[in-house]
Amino acid sequence: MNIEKSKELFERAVKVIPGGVNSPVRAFAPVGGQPRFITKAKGSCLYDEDGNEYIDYIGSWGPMIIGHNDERVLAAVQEQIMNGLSYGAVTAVEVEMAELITEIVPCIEMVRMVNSGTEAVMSAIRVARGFTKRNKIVKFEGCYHGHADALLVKAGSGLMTAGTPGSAGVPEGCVKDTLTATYNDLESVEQLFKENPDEIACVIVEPVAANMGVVTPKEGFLQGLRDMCTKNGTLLIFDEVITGFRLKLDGASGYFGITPDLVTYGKIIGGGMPVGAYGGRREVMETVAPIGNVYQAGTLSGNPVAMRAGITQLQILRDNPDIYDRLEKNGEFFRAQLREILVKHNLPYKVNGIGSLTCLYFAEDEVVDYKSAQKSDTAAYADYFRFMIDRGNYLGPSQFEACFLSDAHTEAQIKKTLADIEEYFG
Ligand code: KE4
Repeated sequence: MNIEKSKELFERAVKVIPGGVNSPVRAFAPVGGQPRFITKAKGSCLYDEDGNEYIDYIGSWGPMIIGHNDERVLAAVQEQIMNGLSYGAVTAVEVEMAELITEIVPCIEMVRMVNSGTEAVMSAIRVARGFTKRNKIVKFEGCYHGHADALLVKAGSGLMTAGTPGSAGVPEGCVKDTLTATYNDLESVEQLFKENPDEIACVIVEPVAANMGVVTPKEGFLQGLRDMCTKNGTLLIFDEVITGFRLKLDGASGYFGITPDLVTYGKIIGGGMPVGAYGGRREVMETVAPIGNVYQAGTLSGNPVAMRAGITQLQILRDNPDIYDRLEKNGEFFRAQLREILVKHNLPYKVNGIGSLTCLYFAEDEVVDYKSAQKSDTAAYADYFRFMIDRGNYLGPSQFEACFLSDAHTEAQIKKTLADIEEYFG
C-alpha cells in the first residue's frame, strides 16, 4: 500500500505538533506503523492522502454512527454556515437541542452544552460536588472520562495504551479525592463507601466500559451502583460519551433501565462537530450558574453550526429506530463470525461487545475489568492491526479501544473484514 504522502506529512507534523498528533491515540504508537493522513470520508469509508480506501471501524471514535458526510447533516451545516458561525448569544438551535435531548432521554430534565466529553465530565463532577457539598469521587480502573486532572487516575484509552495510569503535571492535591474501584466489582465500591462515610459526592462509571476495549457490566453491577448511591446520598453519573444515543436512542440508561442522577455526553450529539453535554435531574442541574452557584461557562458552548449538525443526526436516529436494529444485528453477526474464526484456528482470544461496539482481545482469559484487560498481548494486537490496515481495515490503533460499527457499514464490508481476519489467523 503506497503511503508516501502520509509519511511526508508525518515528518512535518512531528516537528510542530507534539508527537505529530492532536490526540495521542492517533499516533499509532502502541501498534507501530505509519499514521494515515485522512483527506476525506464518506459513509463507512475513509480515504487517505495517497488515495487508499479504508473501511472505517473508529468512526471518529464514535460520532459517526450514521456514517460520514450524511447529506442531511451536511445540508443542515451548510444552511447554518450561511447565517454565520458563532454569535456568543442565545440561539433557537440551542433550545431545540436541549428540548430534543430532554425529549429523548427521560432522566434528563435539564441539560447544558459544552465542547467536549472532557468538559462535560469535568462540569458534571463539579456539579455533583456542589450539589452534595462533598469532595470525594469514585471512578473505576480502566474507565476513561477525558483528561480533566481529577479523572487522570488509573484511566483507560490512551493512558492505558501508554501503560501510564496517570499523567505528569497533575498535582497530588487534584487527585487526593479521587477514589478508584474495580469495574464489575460491587464489593470494591462498598468498601470505599465504608471507608469514606458521607464523603463521596459521586460515582462516575462508563455503563459499558469502552476505553479498556469493551467490557460490559455484569448482571446487577449498574443496579448495585444505583442502590449504593441512593443509600449514601451520592450522585450516580453515567458517562455516556460513547454509549449515549449508540446502545439505544436513550443510551445505556434506557438499554439497562437504570436512572442515573447525571449523564455526560459527547461524540454522537455533535454529529462530528465538537460538542459535549451534561444533564440530569432538575434539582441537581439548577445548581449550575447563572441560576446556581456552580460555575461553568464556554465561549463556543452551544455553537449554532455544531448544534445543527448534532440535532440533525439525533433527529435521524430518533426518526429511524430500525438503525438500532441494524447496528445490533451487524454487531452480533461480526462477533459471532469472529468467534467462529478463533475456534476454527484453535485460538484462545476473546471477543467482547454489545450492540455496535466490539473488541477482539488477544487475551486467554475472559476480560471483565482493568486487570484482565491488561493481560492482553498488545504486541500481538499490534501485528494484527498492521496487517489489517494494510488491507484497508482501519481498526482502533490500540488493543484498548473499541471497534465501532455505523449504519453505513454494509454486510459485504463486514464480510470483507472478516475474510481479512481469517487470512491473518489462517
Ligand atoms: P473528549 O474530551 O475526547 O471529547 O471525550 C472524553 C471522553 C469522555 N468519556 C468517555 C467515555 C470517552 O470515551 C471519552 C473520549 N474517548 C476517546 C476514545 N476512547 C477519545 C479519543 C481520543 O482521545 O482521541
